[in-house]
Amino acid sequence: MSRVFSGIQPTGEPHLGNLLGAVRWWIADQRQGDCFYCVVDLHALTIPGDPAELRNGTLTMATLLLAAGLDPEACTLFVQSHVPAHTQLAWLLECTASVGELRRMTQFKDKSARGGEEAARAGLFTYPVLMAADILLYDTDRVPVGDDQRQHLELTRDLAQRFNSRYGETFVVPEASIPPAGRGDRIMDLQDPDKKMSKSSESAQGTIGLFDDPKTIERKVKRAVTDADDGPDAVRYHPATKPGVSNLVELLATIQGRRPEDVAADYTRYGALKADLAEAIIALVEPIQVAYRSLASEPGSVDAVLRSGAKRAEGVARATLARAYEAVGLTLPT
Ligand code: AQP
Repeated sequence: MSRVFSGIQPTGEPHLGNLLGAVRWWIADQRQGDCFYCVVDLHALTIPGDPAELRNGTLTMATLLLAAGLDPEACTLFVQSHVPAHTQLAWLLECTASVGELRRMTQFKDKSARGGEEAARAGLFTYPVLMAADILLYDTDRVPVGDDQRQHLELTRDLAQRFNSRYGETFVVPEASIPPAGRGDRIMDLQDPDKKMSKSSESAQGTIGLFDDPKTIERKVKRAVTDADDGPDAVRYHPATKPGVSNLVELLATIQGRRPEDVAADYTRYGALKADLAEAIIALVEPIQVAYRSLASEPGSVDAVLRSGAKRAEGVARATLARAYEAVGLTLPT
């Protein structure tokens, strides 16, 4: 059975990009592989945030993942900070990575640009290394993620290979498992289709949250940026020249499991496409919201899932950490 690992940050409200780019693949994989899914709360500390929001957000995210369809009998769901081996291995990998390669990470450039690089937290700079530790601890073969994580996955592979060649075979070198282009690999912001839909986005109108009610979804889809051309053949799938409408087509195609070109062929004007898309999104998120409300009424049961997940994760992670400690010449206390 192949080993699968992936994570999601408990920052802000989870959105359609998270569901279509990552979480629905996690659900599809959970009975095919030995899957570890993690709420990566330590990553949330790389940007300013409120402690109470982080605490609530972690439980909310775990509850939502269960509501969306993760089955704790089929996969291991846990919280990153509950398994100390993540930060322990991160240090070994920080001593494997170079400053130059971390400087090339585009997410650091983008996020640090907002408040200036001087003021950016050092953790924002090194967080791709913590992400590498998350993955490598579980002898991971495959990492289902959206396209925005491609560069971090390359770094993870480079670090694993460098460590192995420096200290002897220690880590499995993982493969990224990214949805095919146009099938949810990179869902764009509805107000700014040149940017990916993101929890930390400044425009709430551009992001469809998984907790949005039907009216809000209808409004956001209706106001989504398309372009001035609304002639009889305005609906075309061409991301380079028509990014706004292509994003809407891609969303509908991904939800319906069809090719974006085939979906575009069904429509002429934007109005009908937007109406069908809003309906499809509502039908997708409503059952998740119902399941969420029922699970959230018993937070103790989600805590129990996370406790048992952390126990299982800890066992696997400690064995890998021990191998890595030994390889570099450290000793673990007995
Ligand atoms: N727009 C997206 N399209 C497809 N997949 C996406 N993912 C995120 N956005 C999209 C995938 O979701 C998983 C969890 O990622 P995350 O927790 O980093 O989510 P985020 O929305 O990207 O959150 P943030 O806090 O705004 O972080 P930034 O902007 O720094 O990424 C991942 O598999 C991701 O690929």
